Amino acid sequence: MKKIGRFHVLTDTTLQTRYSHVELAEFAIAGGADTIQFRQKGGTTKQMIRVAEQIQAMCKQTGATFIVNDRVDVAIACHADGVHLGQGDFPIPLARKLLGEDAIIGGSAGNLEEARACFIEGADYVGFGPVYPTASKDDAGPASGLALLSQIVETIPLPIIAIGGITRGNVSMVLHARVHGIAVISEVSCQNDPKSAAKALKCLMESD
Ligand code: TZP
Ligand code: MG
Repeated sequence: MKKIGRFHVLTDTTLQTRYSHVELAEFAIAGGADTIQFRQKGGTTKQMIRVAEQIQAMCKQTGATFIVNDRVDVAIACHADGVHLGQGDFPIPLARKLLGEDAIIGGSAGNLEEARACFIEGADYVGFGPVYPTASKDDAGPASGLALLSQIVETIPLPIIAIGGITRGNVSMVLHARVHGIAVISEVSCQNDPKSAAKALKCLMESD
């Protein structure tokens, strides 16, 4: 059974350099994240696989879901649970062929048309956003706001994971849009204490 988590933490070592991907994954899981997305845009493939293998082992041990951003080859190499693909990334149907039916494939969407395309192409969930303005992704596009997010949730028959500018201060409102879950970079990965930051979000999600 595919386990699409409700609390995705994306690791990042460019917005902050204090913690490694592996450390961030460990803190995030300890704080209650159920999904780790390894998101590294540069570096060698060899190095990426080494890091991904470590996160995969940790996720396996703790029961968290492990998703690799962009890189189908890295996901295959480290036996990740799945991949997350943007609109211009590896095509979802081809990723499905390579990864198989059991793999989790997430697709990014910033509007209704893109979310529909994710569904038609066979994604298992849609990462929708940015819901709020974000400084974490240069080409993130305009913020959708909660009204469009709700429309996506009502229209697209897939779990919707909201992303972009989600913080302790707005997570409850995002959840009220009836999303399946949330994904964050800065609210966990860029905090001095990522574990406490994840815990704080998790607490708010549970009290909702
Ligand atoms: N996709 C849409 S917005 C975004 C991504 C990867 C960045 C999310 O980062 P943050 O810091 O949680 O706003
Ligand atoms: Mg991408």
